[in-house]
Amino acid sequence: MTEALFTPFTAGEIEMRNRIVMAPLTRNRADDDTGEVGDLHVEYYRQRAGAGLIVSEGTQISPVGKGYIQTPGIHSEAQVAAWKRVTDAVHAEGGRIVVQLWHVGRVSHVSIQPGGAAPVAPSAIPAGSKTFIKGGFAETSAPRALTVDEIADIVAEYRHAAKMAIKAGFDGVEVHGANGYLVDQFLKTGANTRDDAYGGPVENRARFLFEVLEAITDEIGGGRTGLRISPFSPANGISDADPQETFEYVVKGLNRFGLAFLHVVEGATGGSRELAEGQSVTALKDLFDGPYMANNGYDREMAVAAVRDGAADLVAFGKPFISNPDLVDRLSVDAPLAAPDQATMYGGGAEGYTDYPTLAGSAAA
Ligand code: 8OZ
Repeated sequence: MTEALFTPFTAGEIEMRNRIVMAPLTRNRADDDTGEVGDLHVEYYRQRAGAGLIVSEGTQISPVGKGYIQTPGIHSEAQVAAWKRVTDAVHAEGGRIVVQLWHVGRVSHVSIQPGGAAPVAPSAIPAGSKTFIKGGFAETSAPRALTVDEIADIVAEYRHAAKMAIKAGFDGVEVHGANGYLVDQFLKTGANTRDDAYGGPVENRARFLFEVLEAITDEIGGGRTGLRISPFSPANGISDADPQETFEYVVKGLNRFGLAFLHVVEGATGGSRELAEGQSVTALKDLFDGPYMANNGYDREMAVAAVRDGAADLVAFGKPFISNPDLVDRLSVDAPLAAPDQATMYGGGAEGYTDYPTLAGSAAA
């Protein structure tokens, strides 16, 4: 019997050969000066093209949107040309790939910002979290609050990045609205104390996200646009007074964009799936009209059940894809999975990146 997890699915305009998604994974191997990906990335993503869909690592829409060393961009022509080699390689293997459009907001450091400036955010409230800079981990720098004109400029940068994504051969984009970065900072009360049209009630806190989605979907179409959110995650020092209320409003508002998918980090990012009293991802899923992509700590059994029972259309796996390039093949035969090496996760070269063997490769070795 073929489990539904292994059957094709079409999300918006993106046709996938199975329901297994490679989640976005920051690996810090891009050229730090140019934000270009290289030969290693071509090989890494090619190896993982068996996924129904790959969501690329977080990729900056602008130099100010960068928060960590050696993360890639999708705003310059050179970055587009570099990514085109990746998308061509994935497509040659029959895979699909979208780029995750990322602006870190306050989760950055003066040493990474153009001209050594302060990072930008909805409000001048430090994240109180860590980033990695040249030389290692560092406390994030205190941000300054964006002006309304600057917010409009960032919306235009998202539009530009989406256009560049299509030029680079991506099948679409995923807006990174999760994990305490800029979109999440606007949405959540712990990072947004603005008293203008972008802060205060949820109608205002959601304005930035909706403007971003309006611009991107106008540029490339809703069927090529996905969104990732992490309503209940405390990642990167973020918090909200009433996440259930906030995200019920957000998800209802998404329906007008005809998105390809909504990708939800269920629980604390990379951590517990437990939710507090009154919190429910099912309630959010039920409010969304389009395909639902579930993520966070899924194993084979959970993923098979989620798709079979209609709790998810797609399931995204993160860490298992680091150490199992042939994850779909392994899941399909219920083969054991290799564990990832924490020491080579962020930064470095081929080791711990493109040298994890396939099941066939490890049997031969
Ligand atoms: C791990 C390290 C650095 C960044 C996220 C983009 O949490 C990230 C990230 C993860 O979404």
